[in-house]
Amino acid sequence: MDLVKSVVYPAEVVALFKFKLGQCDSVTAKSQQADAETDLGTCYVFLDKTSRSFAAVIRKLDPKLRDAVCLFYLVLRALDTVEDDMTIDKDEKIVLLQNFYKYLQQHQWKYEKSQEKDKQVLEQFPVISSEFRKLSTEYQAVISDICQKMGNGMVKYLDRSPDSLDEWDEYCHYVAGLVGLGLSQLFSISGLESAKVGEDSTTSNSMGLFLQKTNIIRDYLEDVQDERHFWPQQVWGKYSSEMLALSEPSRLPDALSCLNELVTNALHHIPDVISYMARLQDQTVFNFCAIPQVMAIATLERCYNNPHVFSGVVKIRKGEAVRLMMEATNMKKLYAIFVYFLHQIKLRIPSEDPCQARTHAIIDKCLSLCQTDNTFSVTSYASTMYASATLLAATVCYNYGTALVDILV
Ligand code: IN0
Repeated sequence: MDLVKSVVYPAEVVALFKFKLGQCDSVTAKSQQADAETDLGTCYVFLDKTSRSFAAVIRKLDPKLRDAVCLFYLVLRALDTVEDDMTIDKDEKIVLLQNFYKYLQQHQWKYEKSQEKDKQVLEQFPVISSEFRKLSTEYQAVISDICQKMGNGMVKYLDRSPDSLDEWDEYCHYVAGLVGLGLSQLFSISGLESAKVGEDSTTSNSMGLFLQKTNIIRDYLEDVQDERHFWPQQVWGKYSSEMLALSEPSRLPDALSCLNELVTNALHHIPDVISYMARLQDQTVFNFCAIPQVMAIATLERCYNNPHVFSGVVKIRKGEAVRLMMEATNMKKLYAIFVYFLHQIKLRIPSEDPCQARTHAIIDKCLSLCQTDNTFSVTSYASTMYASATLLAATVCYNYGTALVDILV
């Protein structure tokens, strides 16, 4: 099915074949360590179950960092599962969120009443916490500190939505910006990245905000259907008296203006994302950080001025995701990807959009940052893959002959 959706995009077909044939080993790793014979092995099994393709990217991290990031990811998933579980009584949830960081040091602590899809990480928390306590004390301190701050932040927004844009940034800081701060500190402690990476909280916060705002924008329908909303009232209030009304077909023009304003807001994090990425030195850290960012810009481009945000799920194709994952391996290619998607948005800015001047301005600013040392990037992501696609496809066909039939089904 993934292949069918990508059939008119030759570069994606090639990317999907390479992925299936395990030829994208430099950015993803297939199930090593995913044996449940040790507690650490079990943690990697949990990781596979919770984060799908991203688990493979974590496994590719340098061994100095891999386990710390795997455990950070699982601990955060456990915290997030508590926050999301609407069946947990409010007072109990407050206690759980505020004390969560302490549970990391309690050998027996687990939570067995969750109804969420990732409840396993809470039910089997002792497996995760025992591995956490084997990390160096410096790694433990970073993860514990982030959990404490995030738990308190989640309590602040437990029964309310972010209203102003400042609150939107604050909420996203708690649930994603702090992840950026924690990861950056882990990178610096590992010695793989400079001390500056862990010290610059502004750019690491922006890395998280860009991802989280993209998720919030994309998940409009799912969230309103669950009677939650994370779009800031300061913006939607300009276009509608109720958040849910934006999904009524008659309100589509206002809904799109609102959507476009939020996408424009999210694009403002790109300059920091670029500064952060340009500072990274280790290849495995670079890939790990770049992949979610390129998925985010591709998702924002797909969402921009797109009525489907209000009627269904807007997603990038699997072929597109695999291709981006394989491409985002150095700064020049990262610039090319950003330039490509920013141009795509720019081409679709409606002339009557209330926010169009701001959208043009931030896109032009980002484009000039990307093009400073990369003059030919505009065409590279769009065309080089197409040029190589035929050659690569021919090689795959030649090498694998009838095996292609197996791959296709
Ligand atoms: C993440 C981030 C993440 C990775 C690398 C660098 C980061 C820097 C700052 C902030 C976050 C960073 O990436 C993951 C990506 C992910 O999980 N993708 C999912 C896709 C999906 O739909 O769920 C996948 O299965 O592939 C991410 O989204 N978050 C995350 C959580 C923990 C860690 Cl350690 C790293 C979640 C969030 C809320 C955006 C921070």
